Amino acid sequence: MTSTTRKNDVTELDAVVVGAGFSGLYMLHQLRQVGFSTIVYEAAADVGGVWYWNRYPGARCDSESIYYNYTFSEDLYNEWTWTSRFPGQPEILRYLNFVADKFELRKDIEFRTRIHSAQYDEAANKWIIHTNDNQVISAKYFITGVGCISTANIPNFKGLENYDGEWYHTGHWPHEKVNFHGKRVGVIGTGSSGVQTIPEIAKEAAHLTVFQRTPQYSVPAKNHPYKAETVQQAKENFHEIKRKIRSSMGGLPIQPGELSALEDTPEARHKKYEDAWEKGGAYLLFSYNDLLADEEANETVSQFIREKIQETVKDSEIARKLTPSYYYGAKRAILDTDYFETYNRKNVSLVDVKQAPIEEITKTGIRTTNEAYDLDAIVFATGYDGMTGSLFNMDIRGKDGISLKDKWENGSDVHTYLGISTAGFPNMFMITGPESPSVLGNVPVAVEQHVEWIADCMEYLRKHDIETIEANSEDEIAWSKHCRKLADKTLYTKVESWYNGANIADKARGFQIYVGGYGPYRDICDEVAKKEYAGFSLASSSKSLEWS
Ligand code: NA7
Repeated sequence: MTSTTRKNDVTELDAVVVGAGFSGLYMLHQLRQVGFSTIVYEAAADVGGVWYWNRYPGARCDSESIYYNYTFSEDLYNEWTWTSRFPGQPEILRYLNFVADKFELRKDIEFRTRIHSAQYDEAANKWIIHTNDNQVISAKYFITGVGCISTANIPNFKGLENYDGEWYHTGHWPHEKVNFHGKRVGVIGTGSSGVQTIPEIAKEAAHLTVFQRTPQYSVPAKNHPYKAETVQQAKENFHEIKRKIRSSMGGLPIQPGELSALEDTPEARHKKYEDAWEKGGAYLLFSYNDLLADEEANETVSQFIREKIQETVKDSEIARKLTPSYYYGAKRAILDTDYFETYNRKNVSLVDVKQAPIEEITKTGIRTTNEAYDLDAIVFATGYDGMTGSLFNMDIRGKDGISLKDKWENGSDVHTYLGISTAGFPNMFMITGPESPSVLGNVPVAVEQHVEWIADCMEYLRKHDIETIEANSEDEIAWSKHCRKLADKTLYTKVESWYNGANIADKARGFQIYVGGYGPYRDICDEVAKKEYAGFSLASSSKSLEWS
Protein backbone atom coordinates (compact mmCIF):
# COMPACT_ATOMS: atom_id res chain seq x y z
CA MET A 1 0.00 0.00 0.00
CA THR A 2 1.13 3.52 -0.79
CA SER A 3 2.62 5.27 2.23
CA THR A 4 0.14 8.03 2.84
CA THR A 5 0.16 10.45 5.72
CA ARG A 6 -2.81 12.14 7.32
CA LYS A 7 -2.78 15.59 8.90
CA ASN A 8 -5.93 17.15 10.38
CA ASP A 9 -8.07 14.66 8.48
CA VAL A 10 -6.34 15.51 5.21
CA THR A 11 -4.71 12.64 3.31
CA GLU A 12 -1.32 13.73 2.00
CA LEU A 13 0.01 12.18 -1.16
CA ASP A 14 2.50 12.78 -3.92
CA ALA A 15 -0.10 12.16 -6.60
CA VAL A 16 -3.81 11.76 -7.06
CA VAL A 17 -4.95 9.97 -10.20
CA VAL A 18 -8.56 10.14 -11.38
CA GLY A 19 -10.01 6.99 -12.96
CA ALA A 20 -9.12 3.28 -12.92
CA GLY A 21 -9.30 2.50 -16.64
CA PHE A 22 -6.32 1.81 -18.90
CA SER A 23 -4.82 5.21 -17.97
CA GLY A 24 -5.21 5.23 -14.21
CA LEU A 25 -4.11 1.62 -13.71
CA TYR A 26 -0.86 2.08 -15.57
CA MET A 27 -0.21 5.52 -14.05
CA LEU A 28 -0.53 4.02 -10.58
CA HIS A 29 1.80 1.17 -11.46
CA GLN A 30 4.44 3.49 -12.93
CA LEU A 31 4.36 5.96 -10.06
CA ARG A 32 4.61 3.18 -7.53
CA GLN A 33 7.63 1.77 -9.34
CA VAL A 34 9.46 5.06 -8.92
CA GLY A 35 8.32 5.70 -5.37
CA PHE A 36 5.60 8.35 -5.51
CA SER A 37 2.79 7.85 -3.01
CA THR A 38 -0.29 7.65 -5.22
CA ILE A 39 -3.97 6.83 -4.91
CA VAL A 40 -6.41 6.36 -7.74
CA TYR A 41 -9.97 7.55 -7.13
CA GLU A 42 -12.63 5.80 -9.17
CA ALA A 43 -16.40 6.36 -9.21
CA ALA A 44 -17.16 2.77 -10.24
CA ALA A 45 -17.13 -0.21 -7.91
CA ASP A 46 -14.19 -1.79 -9.70
CA VAL A 47 -11.51 -1.30 -12.35
CA GLY A 48 -12.15 -0.97 -16.09
CA GLY A 49 -13.09 2.65 -16.90
CA VAL A 50 -15.43 2.71 -19.91
CA TRP A 51 -15.19 -1.09 -20.08
CA TYR A 52 -16.68 -1.29 -16.61
CA TRP A 53 -19.75 0.67 -17.72
CA ASN A 54 -20.24 -0.33 -21.39
CA ARG A 55 -21.91 -3.73 -20.90
CA TYR A 56 -24.51 -3.45 -23.65
CA PRO A 57 -25.10 -6.51 -25.85
CA GLY A 58 -22.52 -6.55 -28.63
CA ALA A 59 -20.03 -4.19 -26.93
CA ARG A 60 -16.68 -4.84 -28.56
CA CYS A 61 -13.45 -3.03 -29.29
CA ASP A 62 -12.58 -2.02 -32.86
CA SER A 63 -8.83 -2.54 -32.34
CA GLU A 64 -7.40 -6.02 -32.71
CA SER A 65 -6.91 -7.78 -29.39
CA ILE A 66 -3.21 -8.51 -29.66
CA TYR A 67 -2.59 -4.75 -30.02
CA TYR A 68 -5.32 -3.52 -27.70
CA ASN A 69 -3.38 -4.06 -24.52
CA TYR A 70 -0.44 -2.84 -22.55
CA THR A 71 3.03 -3.47 -23.90
CA PHE A 72 5.02 -2.15 -20.93
CA SER A 73 5.50 -5.67 -19.57
CA GLU A 74 6.50 -8.67 -21.63
CA ASP A 75 5.49 -10.98 -18.79
CA LEU A 76 2.01 -9.52 -18.81
CA TYR A 77 1.81 -9.87 -22.59
CA ASN A 78 2.83 -13.52 -22.34
CA GLU A 79 0.55 -14.37 -19.46
CA TRP A 80 -2.65 -13.09 -21.07
CA THR A 81 -4.23 -14.89 -24.03
CA TRP A 82 -6.90 -13.19 -26.14
CA THR A 83 -9.55 -15.46 -27.60
CA SER A 84 -10.80 -13.53 -30.64
CA ARG A 85 -9.64 -11.00 -33.18
CA PHE A 86 -11.70 -8.13 -31.74
CA PRO A 87 -12.14 -8.35 -27.99
CA GLY A 88 -15.61 -8.20 -26.49
CA GLN A 89 -16.29 -6.06 -23.43
CA PRO A 90 -16.35 -8.98 -20.94
CA GLU A 91 -12.91 -10.11 -22.11
CA ILE A 92 -11.40 -6.62 -21.93
CA LEU A 93 -12.79 -6.22 -18.44
CA ARG A 94 -11.31 -9.58 -17.44
CA TYR A 95 -7.97 -8.40 -18.87
CA LEU A 96 -8.00 -5.19 -16.83
CA ASN A 97 -8.91 -7.18 -13.72
CA PHE A 98 -6.01 -9.50 -14.48
CA VAL A 99 -3.68 -6.49 -14.72
CA ALA A 100 -5.01 -5.09 -11.45
CA ASP A 101 -4.45 -8.45 -9.72
CA LYS A 102 -1.03 -9.10 -11.21
CA PHE A 103 0.34 -5.74 -10.09
CA GLU A 104 -1.73 -5.62 -6.88
CA LEU A 105 -3.19 -2.30 -7.89
CA ARG A 106 -6.51 -2.43 -6.02
CA LYS A 107 -4.97 -1.67 -2.64
CA ASP A 108 -4.20 1.85 -3.85
CA ILE A 109 -7.53 2.47 -5.56
CA GLU A 110 -10.51 3.97 -3.78
CA PHE A 111 -13.60 2.72 -5.56
CA ARG A 112 -17.07 4.25 -5.41
CA THR A 113 -15.34 7.58 -4.88
CA ARG A 114 -15.89 10.48 -7.22
CA ILE A 115 -13.64 13.51 -7.20
CA HIS A 116 -15.83 16.54 -7.42
CA SER A 117 -13.23 19.28 -7.07
CA ALA A 118 -9.50 19.84 -7.33
CA GLN A 119 -8.08 23.23 -6.54
CA TYR A 120 -4.49 24.35 -6.75
CA ASP A 121 -3.29 26.08 -3.58
CA GLU A 122 -0.49 28.31 -4.80
CA ALA A 123 0.94 29.18 -1.39
CA ALA A 124 1.32 25.54 -0.42
CA ASN A 125 1.99 24.37 -4.00
CA LYS A 126 -0.51 21.57 -3.48
CA TRP A 127 -3.67 20.36 -5.11
CA ILE A 128 -6.54 20.21 -2.62
CA ILE A 129 -8.97 17.57 -3.72
CA HIS A 130 -12.48 16.88 -2.43
CA THR A 131 -14.44 13.69 -2.99
CA ASN A 132 -18.16 12.97 -2.93
CA ASP A 133 -17.74 11.20 0.43
CA ASN A 134 -16.16 14.27 2.01
CA GLN A 135 -12.57 13.15 1.93
CA VAL A 136 -9.97 15.86 1.56
CA ILE A 137 -6.68 15.01 -0.10
CA SER A 138 -3.64 17.19 -0.54
CA ALA A 139 -1.32 16.13 -3.35
CA LYS A 140 1.59 17.62 -5.18
CA TYR A 141 0.42 16.26 -8.53
CA PHE A 142 -3.10 15.97 -9.91
CA ILE A 143 -3.38 13.56 -12.85
CA THR A 144 -6.54 12.92 -14.84
CA GLY A 145 -7.11 9.55 -16.47
CA VAL A 146 -10.77 10.12 -17.20
CA GLY A 147 -10.85 9.03 -20.84
CA CYS A 148 -12.06 11.05 -23.79
CA ILE A 149 -15.50 9.50 -24.19
CA SER A 150 -16.80 8.57 -20.77
CA THR A 151 -19.49 11.10 -19.86
CA ALA A 152 -22.77 9.77 -21.24
CA ASN A 153 -24.90 12.05 -23.37
CA ILE A 154 -28.60 11.61 -22.73
CA PRO A 155 -30.25 14.19 -24.96
CA ASN A 156 -32.67 16.43 -23.21
CA PHE A 157 -35.80 14.97 -24.79
CA LYS A 158 -39.01 16.39 -23.46
CA GLY A 159 -40.98 13.92 -21.32
CA LEU A 160 -38.42 11.22 -20.47
CA GLU A 161 -39.50 11.43 -16.83
CA ASN A 162 -43.03 10.42 -17.82
CA TYR A 163 -42.02 7.29 -19.69
CA ASP A 164 -43.45 4.11 -18.14
CA GLY A 165 -41.12 1.63 -19.86
CA GLU A 166 -37.49 0.70 -19.12
CA TRP A 167 -34.71 2.79 -20.53
CA TYR A 168 -30.94 2.43 -20.67
CA HIS A 169 -27.88 4.28 -21.92
CA THR A 170 -25.32 2.01 -23.60
CA GLY A 171 -22.57 3.58 -21.51
CA HIS A 172 -24.32 2.81 -18.20
CA TRP A 173 -25.59 -0.67 -18.82
CA PRO A 174 -26.87 -2.75 -15.89
CA HIS A 175 -24.69 -5.59 -14.60
CA GLU A 176 -27.47 -8.14 -14.88
CA LYS A 177 -28.69 -9.22 -18.31
CA VAL A 178 -31.44 -7.04 -19.72
CA ASN A 179 -34.17 -9.22 -21.16
CA PHE A 180 -35.65 -7.91 -24.41
CA HIS A 181 -37.54 -11.10 -25.27
CA GLY A 182 -41.01 -10.38 -26.56
CA LYS A 183 -40.53 -6.62 -26.14
CA ARG A 184 -40.90 -3.66 -28.47
CA VAL A 185 -37.56 -1.90 -28.23
CA GLY A 186 -36.42 1.45 -29.58
CA VAL A 187 -32.73 2.28 -30.09
CA ILE A 188 -31.85 5.95 -30.53
CA GLY A 189 -28.45 6.45 -32.15
CA THR A 190 -26.38 4.71 -34.79
CA GLY A 191 -22.79 5.44 -33.73
CA SER A 192 -20.41 2.63 -32.74
CA SER A 193 -22.55 1.59 -29.79
CA GLY A 194 -25.81 1.58 -31.75
CA VAL A 195 -24.26 -0.25 -34.68
CA GLN A 196 -22.90 -2.93 -32.32
CA THR A 197 -26.00 -3.39 -30.22
CA ILE A 198 -28.73 -3.17 -32.89
CA PRO A 199 -28.00 -6.64 -34.41
CA GLU A 200 -27.90 -8.20 -30.93
CA ILE A 201 -31.12 -6.61 -29.69
CA ALA A 202 -32.88 -7.44 -32.96
CA LYS A 203 -32.23 -11.15 -32.33
CA GLU A 204 -34.14 -10.96 -29.08
CA ALA A 205 -36.80 -8.27 -29.33
CA ALA A 206 -40.30 -8.80 -30.67
CA HIS A 207 -39.75 -5.64 -32.66
CA LEU A 208 -36.87 -3.20 -32.87
CA THR A 209 -37.29 0.36 -34.08
CA VAL A 210 -34.07 2.22 -34.83
CA PHE A 211 -34.19 6.01 -34.60
CA GLN A 212 -31.39 7.25 -36.84
CA ARG A 213 -30.24 10.86 -37.09
CA THR A 214 -27.18 10.32 -39.29
CA PRO A 215 -26.56 7.17 -41.34
CA GLN A 216 -23.24 5.41 -40.79
CA TYR A 217 -20.56 4.00 -42.98
CA SER A 218 -19.67 0.73 -41.37
CA VAL A 219 -17.28 -2.00 -42.41
CA PRO A 220 -17.56 -5.66 -41.41
CA ALA A 221 -15.18 -6.42 -38.56
CA LYS A 222 -14.81 -10.05 -39.71
CA ASN A 223 -14.31 -11.03 -36.13
CA HIS A 224 -13.36 -14.63 -35.48
CA PRO A 225 -11.83 -16.78 -32.75
CA TYR A 226 -8.05 -16.61 -32.75
CA LYS A 227 -6.08 -19.67 -33.72
CA ALA A 228 -3.64 -20.63 -30.98
CA GLU A 229 -0.71 -20.06 -33.36
CA THR A 230 -1.78 -16.45 -34.06
CA VAL A 231 -1.55 -15.57 -30.39
CA GLN A 232 1.62 -17.58 -29.93
CA GLN A 233 3.21 -15.78 -32.86
CA ALA A 234 2.25 -12.40 -31.38
CA LYS A 235 3.87 -13.37 -28.09
CA GLU A 236 7.03 -14.45 -29.86
CA ASN A 237 7.10 -11.13 -31.70
CA PHE A 238 6.33 -9.01 -28.67
CA HIS A 239 9.28 -6.63 -29.10
CA GLU A 240 8.61 -6.15 -32.79
CA ILE A 241 4.91 -5.49 -32.18
CA LYS A 242 5.71 -3.08 -29.38
CA ARG A 243 8.16 -1.17 -31.53
CA LYS A 244 5.83 -1.03 -34.49
CA ILE A 245 2.67 0.08 -32.72
CA ARG A 246 4.51 2.68 -30.68
CA SER A 247 6.02 4.30 -33.75
CA SER A 248 2.96 3.92 -35.99
CA MET A 249 0.43 6.58 -36.93
CA GLY A 250 -2.51 5.00 -35.12
CA GLY A 251 -1.16 2.51 -32.62
CA LEU A 252 -1.56 -0.45 -34.97
CA PRO A 253 1.03 -2.15 -37.13
CA ILE A 254 -0.76 -0.91 -40.24
CA GLN A 255 0.42 2.20 -42.03
CA PRO A 256 -1.57 4.08 -44.67
CA GLY A 257 -0.84 3.02 -48.25
CA GLU A 258 1.85 4.92 -50.12
CA LEU A 259 -0.31 5.99 -53.06
CA SER A 260 -3.09 8.51 -53.44
CA ALA A 261 -6.43 6.86 -54.21
CA LEU A 262 -6.43 8.93 -57.41
CA GLU A 263 -3.15 7.44 -58.63
CA ASP A 264 -4.66 3.97 -59.11
CA THR A 265 -6.96 3.00 -61.97
CA PRO A 266 -10.61 2.55 -60.96
CA GLU A 267 -10.19 -1.22 -61.43
CA ALA A 268 -7.06 -1.44 -59.26
CA ARG A 269 -8.67 0.76 -56.63
CA HIS A 270 -11.81 -1.34 -56.55
CA LYS A 271 -9.75 -4.49 -56.13
CA LYS A 272 -7.82 -2.89 -53.28
CA TYR A 273 -11.06 -1.89 -51.54
CA GLU A 274 -12.56 -5.35 -52.06
CA ASP A 275 -9.46 -6.97 -50.56
CA ALA A 276 -9.57 -4.64 -47.58
CA TRP A 277 -13.30 -5.27 -47.17
CA GLU A 278 -12.64 -9.02 -47.09
CA LYS A 279 -9.91 -8.64 -44.49
CA GLY A 280 -12.24 -6.57 -42.33
CA GLY A 281 -11.14 -4.24 -39.56
CA ALA A 282 -9.30 -0.99 -40.19
CA TYR A 283 -7.69 -1.89 -43.50
CA LEU A 284 -10.11 -0.05 -45.77
CA LEU A 285 -9.32 3.38 -44.36
CA PHE A 286 -5.61 2.66 -44.69
CA SER A 287 -5.85 1.67 -48.36
CA TYR A 288 -4.38 4.99 -49.58
CA ASN A 289 -2.52 7.90 -48.07
CA ASP A 290 -5.13 10.58 -48.75
CA LEU A 291 -8.53 9.15 -47.86
CA LEU A 292 -8.80 11.49 -44.89
CA ALA A 293 -7.28 14.47 -46.63
CA ASP A 294 -8.61 14.73 -50.16
CA GLU A 295 -12.32 15.04 -50.95
CA GLU A 296 -12.08 13.36 -54.32
CA ALA A 297 -10.00 10.48 -52.98
CA ASN A 298 -12.40 10.05 -50.11
CA GLU A 299 -15.36 9.94 -52.47
CA THR A 300 -13.94 6.77 -54.06
CA VAL A 301 -14.01 4.86 -50.79
CA SER A 302 -17.26 6.45 -49.59
CA GLN A 303 -18.95 5.39 -52.81
CA PHE A 304 -17.55 1.88 -52.47
CA ILE A 305 -19.22 1.51 -49.06
CA ARG A 306 -22.46 3.08 -50.27
CA GLU A 307 -22.65 0.40 -52.96
CA LYS A 308 -22.05 -2.30 -50.35
CA ILE A 309 -24.94 -0.94 -48.30
CA GLN A 310 -27.25 -0.97 -51.32
CA GLU A 311 -26.20 -4.54 -52.18
CA THR A 312 -26.79 -5.74 -48.63
CA VAL A 313 -30.07 -4.08 -47.71
CA LYS A 314 -32.91 -5.58 -49.72
CA ASP A 315 -35.51 -2.84 -49.33
CA SER A 316 -34.35 0.03 -51.52
CA GLU A 317 -36.09 2.71 -49.44
CA ILE A 318 -34.43 1.46 -46.23
CA ALA A 319 -31.10 1.22 -48.09
CA ARG A 320 -31.53 4.82 -49.22
CA LYS A 321 -32.13 5.99 -45.64
CA LEU A 322 -29.09 4.03 -44.43
CA THR A 323 -26.76 5.51 -47.03
CA PRO A 324 -24.49 8.32 -45.81
CA SER A 325 -23.30 11.19 -47.96
CA TYR A 326 -20.49 12.75 -45.89
CA TYR A 327 -16.79 11.77 -45.95
CA TYR A 328 -16.08 8.23 -44.75
CA GLY A 329 -13.76 8.17 -41.74
CA ALA A 330 -14.19 11.84 -40.88
CA LYS A 331 -16.84 10.75 -38.42
CA ARG A 332 -15.40 7.87 -36.32
CA ALA A 333 -14.99 4.86 -38.64
CA ILE A 334 -17.03 1.93 -37.42
CA LEU A 335 -16.75 -1.84 -37.56
CA ASP A 336 -19.77 -4.09 -37.30
CA THR A 337 -21.07 -7.60 -37.36
CA ASP A 338 -24.21 -7.92 -39.51
CA TYR A 339 -25.33 -4.32 -39.02
CA PHE A 340 -26.79 -3.66 -42.46
CA GLU A 341 -28.04 -7.27 -42.73
CA THR A 342 -30.15 -6.64 -39.63
CA TYR A 343 -32.37 -4.27 -41.60
CA ASN A 344 -33.48 -7.25 -43.73
CA ARG A 345 -35.18 -8.75 -40.67
CA LYS A 346 -38.94 -8.50 -40.50
CA ASN A 347 -38.86 -7.37 -36.86
CA VAL A 348 -36.67 -4.30 -37.52
CA SER A 349 -37.75 -0.89 -38.76
CA LEU A 350 -35.87 2.32 -39.33
CA VAL A 351 -37.03 5.85 -38.55
CA ASP A 352 -35.18 8.83 -39.96
CA VAL A 353 -35.25 11.39 -37.17
CA LYS A 354 -33.42 13.98 -39.18
CA GLN A 355 -36.39 14.09 -41.49
CA ALA A 356 -38.95 13.73 -38.64
CA PRO A 357 -37.24 14.67 -35.35
CA ILE A 358 -38.14 13.21 -31.99
CA GLU A 359 -40.57 15.62 -30.35
CA GLU A 360 -41.23 13.87 -27.12
CA ILE A 361 -40.81 10.75 -25.04
CA THR A 362 -44.36 9.94 -24.03
CA LYS A 363 -45.74 7.63 -21.32
CA THR A 364 -45.77 4.79 -23.85
CA GLY A 365 -42.88 5.45 -26.20
CA ILE A 366 -41.42 7.97 -28.65
CA ARG A 367 -43.30 10.51 -30.70
CA THR A 368 -41.65 12.09 -33.72
CA THR A 369 -43.08 14.93 -35.75
CA ASN A 370 -44.59 12.20 -37.99
CA GLU A 371 -45.70 9.36 -35.80
CA ALA A 372 -45.95 7.81 -32.32
CA TYR A 373 -44.14 4.54 -31.52
CA ASP A 374 -45.20 2.40 -28.55
CA LEU A 375 -42.14 0.88 -26.89
CA ASP A 376 -41.53 -1.34 -23.86
CA ALA A 377 -37.88 -0.28 -23.68
CA ILE A 378 -35.73 2.53 -25.04
CA VAL A 379 -31.97 2.25 -25.48
CA PHE A 380 -30.08 5.52 -25.72
CA ALA A 381 -27.03 4.80 -27.88
CA THR A 382 -26.54 8.55 -27.98
CA GLY A 383 -22.86 8.71 -27.18
CA TYR A 384 -20.78 10.96 -25.01
CA ASP A 385 -19.84 14.48 -24.16
CA GLY A 386 -16.42 13.80 -25.66
CA MET A 387 -12.95 15.24 -25.05
CA THR A 388 -13.81 17.83 -22.39
CA GLY A 389 -16.99 16.40 -20.77
CA SER A 390 -15.32 14.29 -18.11
CA LEU A 391 -12.80 17.01 -17.24
CA PHE A 392 -15.57 19.57 -16.83
CA ASN A 393 -17.48 17.20 -14.56
CA MET A 394 -14.91 18.05 -11.90
CA ASP A 395 -14.51 21.56 -10.62
CA ILE A 396 -10.82 21.93 -11.48
CA ARG A 397 -9.30 25.26 -10.48
CA GLY A 398 -5.78 26.42 -11.08
CA LYS A 399 -3.91 29.57 -10.09
CA ASP A 400 -6.07 32.47 -8.85
CA GLY A 401 -9.02 30.10 -8.56
CA ILE A 402 -9.64 30.12 -12.33
CA SER A 403 -11.67 27.10 -13.34
CA LEU A 404 -10.65 24.93 -16.27
CA LYS A 405 -14.14 25.28 -17.70
CA ASP A 406 -13.83 29.08 -17.65
CA LYS A 407 -10.30 29.06 -18.99
CA TRP A 408 -11.41 26.92 -21.91
CA GLU A 409 -14.62 28.95 -22.29
CA ASN A 410 -16.81 25.94 -21.78
CA GLY A 411 -14.93 24.02 -24.48
CA SER A 412 -14.98 26.67 -27.21
CA ASP A 413 -11.42 27.83 -26.60
CA VAL A 414 -9.38 24.84 -25.46
CA HIS A 415 -5.64 25.37 -25.16
CA THR A 416 -3.19 22.79 -23.92
CA TYR A 417 0.48 22.21 -24.26
CA LEU A 418 0.91 18.82 -25.99
CA GLY A 419 -2.49 17.77 -24.69
CA ILE A 420 -0.77 16.92 -21.40
CA SER A 421 -0.97 20.15 -19.47
CA THR A 422 -2.44 23.62 -19.58
CA ALA A 423 -1.10 27.00 -18.46
CA GLY A 424 -2.34 28.21 -15.09
CA PHE A 425 -2.67 24.65 -13.77
CA PRO A 426 0.78 23.75 -12.40
CA ASN A 427 1.61 20.15 -11.57
CA MET A 428 -1.52 18.91 -13.30
CA PHE A 429 -1.24 16.34 -16.10
CA MET A 430 -3.94 14.99 -18.39
CA ILE A 431 -3.57 11.48 -19.80
CA THR A 432 -4.88 11.60 -23.40
CA GLY A 433 -6.13 15.14 -22.89
CA PRO A 434 -7.59 17.36 -25.64
CA GLU A 435 -5.03 18.23 -28.34
CA SER A 436 -3.19 14.94 -27.94
CA PRO A 437 -3.72 12.17 -30.55
CA SER A 438 -5.79 10.17 -28.03
CA VAL A 439 -8.88 8.80 -29.78
CA LEU A 440 -7.43 8.79 -33.29
CA GLY A 441 -6.03 5.32 -32.93
CA ASN A 442 -5.58 2.33 -30.68
CA VAL A 443 -5.93 4.16 -27.38
CA PRO A 444 -3.87 1.98 -24.97
CA VAL A 445 -0.78 2.86 -27.04
CA ALA A 446 -1.52 6.58 -26.57
CA VAL A 447 -2.16 5.99 -22.88
CA GLU A 448 1.16 4.22 -22.32
CA GLN A 449 3.07 7.00 -24.04
CA HIS A 450 1.50 9.70 -21.85
CA VAL A 451 1.88 7.71 -18.64
CA GLU A 452 5.54 7.01 -19.28
CA TRP A 453 6.22 10.62 -20.26
CA ILE A 454 4.49 11.93 -17.12
CA ALA A 455 6.27 9.48 -14.79
CA ASP A 456 9.65 10.34 -16.36
CA CYS A 457 8.87 14.03 -16.00
CA MET A 458 7.98 13.65 -12.34
CA GLU A 459 11.19 11.74 -11.73
CA TYR A 460 13.16 14.47 -13.45
CA LEU A 461 11.51 17.16 -11.32
CA ARG A 462 12.22 15.25 -8.12
CA LYS A 463 15.84 14.63 -9.10
CA HIS A 464 16.39 18.34 -9.82
CA ASP A 465 14.50 19.62 -6.76
CA ILE A 466 11.93 21.29 -8.94
CA GLU A 467 8.68 22.04 -7.19
CA THR A 468 6.42 23.13 -10.01
CA ILE A 469 6.03 22.57 -13.70
CA GLU A 470 3.62 24.67 -15.71
CA ALA A 471 2.99 25.04 -19.43
CA ASN A 472 3.89 28.44 -20.86
CA SER A 473 0.93 30.33 -22.32
CA GLU A 474 2.71 31.18 -25.55
CA ASP A 475 3.81 27.60 -26.07
CA GLU A 476 0.34 26.24 -25.57
CA ILE A 477 -1.10 28.79 -27.97
CA ALA A 478 1.49 27.69 -30.51
CA TRP A 479 0.58 24.03 -29.88
CA SER A 480 -3.15 24.70 -30.30
CA LYS A 481 -2.44 26.58 -33.54
CA HIS A 482 -0.31 23.71 -34.78
CA CYS A 483 -3.09 21.20 -33.95
CA ARG A 484 -5.70 23.26 -35.79
CA LYS A 485 -3.46 23.82 -38.78
CA LEU A 486 -2.95 20.07 -39.18
CA ALA A 487 -6.62 19.33 -38.62
CA ASP A 488 -7.68 21.89 -41.22
CA LYS A 489 -5.76 19.93 -43.83
CA THR A 490 -7.99 16.92 -43.18
CA LEU A 491 -11.64 16.10 -43.69
CA TYR A 492 -12.22 15.68 -39.93
CA THR A 493 -13.17 19.31 -39.60
CA LYS A 494 -15.60 19.19 -42.50
CA VAL A 495 -18.05 16.74 -40.94
CA GLU A 496 -20.26 16.96 -37.85
CA SER A 497 -19.17 14.42 -35.23
CA TRP A 498 -18.43 13.92 -31.56
CA TYR A 499 -14.80 14.65 -32.47
CA ASN A 500 -15.82 18.30 -32.79
CA GLY A 501 -18.68 18.44 -30.31
CA ALA A 502 -21.42 18.54 -32.95
CA ASN A 503 -23.21 15.50 -31.49
CA ILE A 504 -24.54 17.48 -28.53
CA ALA A 505 -27.05 20.30 -28.77
CA ASP A 506 -25.56 23.61 -27.57
CA LYS A 507 -22.03 22.21 -27.15
CA ALA A 508 -19.27 24.48 -28.37
CA ARG A 509 -17.75 23.23 -31.62
CA GLY A 510 -14.02 22.69 -31.91
CA PHE A 511 -11.75 19.95 -33.17
CA GLN A 512 -9.38 19.25 -30.28
CA ILE A 513 -7.33 16.30 -31.40
CA TYR A 514 -3.75 16.21 -32.71
CA VAL A 515 -4.02 14.49 -36.11
CA GLY A 516 -0.28 14.16 -36.81
CA GLY A 517 -0.15 10.52 -35.64
CA TYR A 518 0.95 8.64 -32.53
CA GLY A 519 4.57 8.06 -33.63
CA PRO A 520 5.36 11.63 -34.68
CA TYR A 521 3.62 12.94 -31.55
CA ARG A 522 5.75 10.64 -29.37
CA ASP A 523 8.88 12.10 -31.02
CA ILE A 524 7.71 15.64 -30.26
CA CYS A 525 7.08 14.80 -26.61
CA ASP A 526 10.43 13.02 -26.32
CA GLU A 527 12.18 16.05 -27.80
CA VAL A 528 10.50 18.35 -25.28
CA ALA A 529 11.69 16.09 -22.45
CA LYS A 530 15.18 15.91 -23.92
CA LYS A 531 15.33 19.69 -23.98
CA GLU A 532 14.59 19.61 -20.26
CA TYR A 533 10.91 20.32 -20.70
CA ALA A 534 11.06 23.09 -23.26
CA GLY A 535 7.82 25.04 -23.33
CA PHE A 536 7.26 24.61 -19.61
CA SER A 537 8.29 26.85 -16.74
CA LEU A 538 10.01 24.92 -14.02
CA ALA A 539 10.46 26.40 -10.58
CA SER A 540 12.38 25.19 -7.59
CA SER A 541 11.48 26.65 -4.21
CA SER A 542 14.23 29.28 -4.56
CA LYS A 543 14.43 30.06 -8.25
CA SER A 544 12.45 29.86 -11.43
CA LEU A 545 13.84 28.36 -14.62
CA GLU A 546 12.27 28.92 -17.98
CA TRP A 547 12.74 27.41 -21.39
CA SER A 548 10.68 28.00 -24.41
P1 NA7 B 1 -21.60 8.28 -31.04
O1 NA7 B 1 -20.67 7.75 -32.03
O2 NA7 B 1 -21.50 9.69 -30.63
O3 NA7 B 1 -23.07 7.99 -31.57
C1 NA7 B 1 -24.21 8.55 -30.97
C2 NA7 B 1 -25.39 8.37 -31.86
O4 NA7 B 1 -26.52 8.97 -31.25
C3 NA7 B 1 -25.21 9.06 -33.21
O5 NA7 B 1 -25.84 8.28 -34.19
C4 NA7 B 1 -25.94 10.37 -32.98
O6 NA7 B 1 -26.39 10.97 -34.16
C5 NA7 B 1 -27.09 9.91 -32.15
N1 NA7 B 1 -27.71 10.99 -31.39
C6 NA7 B 1 -27.11 11.79 -30.47
N2 NA7 B 1 -28.00 12.67 -30.01
C7 NA7 B 1 -29.16 12.43 -30.67
C8 NA7 B 1 -30.43 13.05 -30.64
N3 NA7 B 1 -30.67 14.08 -29.85
N4 NA7 B 1 -31.39 12.55 -31.44
C9 NA7 B 1 -31.13 11.50 -32.24
N5 NA7 B 1 -29.94 10.88 -32.33
C10 NA7 B 1 -28.97 11.35 -31.54
O7 NA7 B 1 -21.55 7.42 -29.68
P2 NA7 B 1 -21.28 5.88 -29.50
O8 NA7 B 1 -21.55 5.53 -28.09
O9 NA7 B 1 -21.96 5.10 -30.53
O10 NA7 B 1 -19.75 5.75 -29.79
C11 NA7 B 1 -18.83 6.58 -29.11
C12 NA7 B 1 -17.46 6.11 -29.31
O11 NA7 B 1 -17.20 5.00 -28.44
C13 NA7 B 1 -17.12 5.56 -30.63
O12 NA7 B 1 -16.87 6.46 -31.61
C14 NA7 B 1 -15.92 4.70 -30.32
O13 NA7 B 1 -14.76 5.49 -30.26
C15 NA7 B 1 -16.25 4.14 -29.01
P3 NA7 B 1 -25.42 12.01 -34.97
O14 NA7 B 1 -24.43 11.13 -35.67
O15 NA7 B 1 -24.77 12.89 -33.92
O16 NA7 B 1 -26.32 12.74 -35.86
